[in-house]
Amino acid sequence: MDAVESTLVLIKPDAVARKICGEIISRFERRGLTLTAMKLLRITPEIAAKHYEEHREKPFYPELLEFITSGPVVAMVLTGPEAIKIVRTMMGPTNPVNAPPGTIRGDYATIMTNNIVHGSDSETSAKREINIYFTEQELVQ
Ligand code: RTP
Ligand code: MG
Repeated sequence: MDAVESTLVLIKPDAVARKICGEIISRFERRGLTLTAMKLLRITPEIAAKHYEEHREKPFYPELLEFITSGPVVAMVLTGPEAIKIVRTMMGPTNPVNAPPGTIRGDYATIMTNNIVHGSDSETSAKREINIYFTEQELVQ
């Protein structure tokens, strides 16, 4: 039996602006993942810095921060067997140019910064990121 995991997913500002949140959430639900927390929020520079601290020294960091704080995002926790890997596979590669059709980035995105979704990349990241966006009480069992 595969381990049940929870992962943090963000529907990024480009996707909220394009009004495709419903379509993206539908894909995850259709796959069989369970929503266990969800909210719409505007990411502050402080939250963005915490979320993307691993990229602080990267050349693309300023652009990444400007983009992720540019408009509201939908933050959610998805739970299910191997949820972390399943979400990453459904998202497709970071650069939409390399993302095959059928993946979220491959179906909706063309450029690296505006790549529609975020998904935690490991168990450690998932725990850390869920804690940034949700309190213990907001996680529904
Ligand atoms: P995310 O964290 O957003 O789920 O994306 P990811 O794991 O696929 O990619 P990651 O390496 O964590 O990078 C975070 C975000 O930074 C932007 N990026 N730009 N110009 C570049 O070389 C570059 N590399 C990364 C992307 O928007 C990526 O989602
Ligand atoms: Mg990442």
